[in-house]
Amino acid sequence: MDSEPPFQEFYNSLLQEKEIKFTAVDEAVGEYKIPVIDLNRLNGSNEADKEECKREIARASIEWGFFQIVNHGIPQEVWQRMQLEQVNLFRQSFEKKAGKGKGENLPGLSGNSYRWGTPTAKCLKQFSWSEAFHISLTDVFTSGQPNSFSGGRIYSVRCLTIAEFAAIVSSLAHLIAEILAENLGLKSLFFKENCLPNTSYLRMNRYPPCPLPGKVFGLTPHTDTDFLTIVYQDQVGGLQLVKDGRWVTVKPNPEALIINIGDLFQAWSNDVYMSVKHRVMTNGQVERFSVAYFLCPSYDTMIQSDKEPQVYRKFSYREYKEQVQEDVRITGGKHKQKQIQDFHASLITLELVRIWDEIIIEMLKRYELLDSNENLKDWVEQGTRFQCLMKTLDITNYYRYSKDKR
Ligand SMILES: O=C(O)CCC(=O)C(=O)O
Repeated sequence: MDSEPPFQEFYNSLLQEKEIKFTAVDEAVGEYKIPVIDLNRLNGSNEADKEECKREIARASIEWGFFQIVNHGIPQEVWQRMQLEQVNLFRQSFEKKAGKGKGENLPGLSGNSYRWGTPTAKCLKQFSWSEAFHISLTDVFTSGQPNSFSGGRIYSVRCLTIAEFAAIVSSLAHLIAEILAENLGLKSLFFKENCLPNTSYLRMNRYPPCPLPGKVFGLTPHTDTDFLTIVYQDQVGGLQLVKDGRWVTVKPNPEALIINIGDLFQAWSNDVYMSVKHRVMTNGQVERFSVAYFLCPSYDTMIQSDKEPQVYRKFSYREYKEQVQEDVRITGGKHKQKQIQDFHASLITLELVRIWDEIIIEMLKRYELLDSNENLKDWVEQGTRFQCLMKTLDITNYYRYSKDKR
């Protein structure tokens, strides 16, 4: 079929690699029913039920980083239209999807919205046997043709469906984010102010049947670079997540949406909520579809917990995103969890530097070489802190030596 990406031809040398060596830890231990939470209780008049529902959401975010919601309010009919549009999009010719501009010739999509395989993969373990459309909601809203009669715009059915779907999922994402914030004692407008319709995005995934099922990932293990993600997976299955150090398979539930906590919520909550690694396994016989909505802030949003002591230093979403991209570029893999730990590490580094500076200042003061802390800044600017310490030791040794001589 000419819509099928040429995985085998293009990634031949990568796929020649023997299979990924799964250790016992990599193997999934079984199919798990992750917590299922009925959102209907939020609409009822029973306050105790409402509070219990909120507690379940918070508990699942702490213990699993993942949960499912039922009675989420997305009309079946909207789902069906969305799924139809998704299938139609992927059935376009590969040429149209991946040609010059990568998807820009498909209404509502901008250039580079289409990905297939993993161009940055350096080994089979970093390779994803899947194709995806990364859909910016700004593109969807601005793609219509101007209508000279009404002064508005005419949108394609695809754009209207995606926009309608995105609006419903977005309000669901905000509702859950606010419940989680409230559980932290924060009744904040943070999400309303920073996560706008055009800063979040949708991803449509398709996992074609794979001739090496179980030996190649459909989507490599990763955590999400957002606040939270809402995923709909079809009945094929293949989504797995880490629970208590082992990979477990999420049993598909046609009634449910999957929610998972992203890296930003982990940092913002000071490690109360967990951004958990997940992956998708390939299937030898059937194709699989999923849709994910990522709740993201604008690039300048600063992420900082108000709990003390803070596990992570304050950082901007832009800074974090760039670090993730750099990591993918250099290592071929996405190590979101590592990124977040790096922020932790730099907090420790900052503390070490502060202690280091105090030691140098004390030494210099003791030998009457420094009378104000200001001078130290000039010293540090002249070289690294290590050189600075060596210089200090040299001088103090010399000083002590010459004093002893006197
Ligand atoms: O396909 C799925 O079930 C998960 C998708 C996912 O993790 C992603 O798009 O980041």
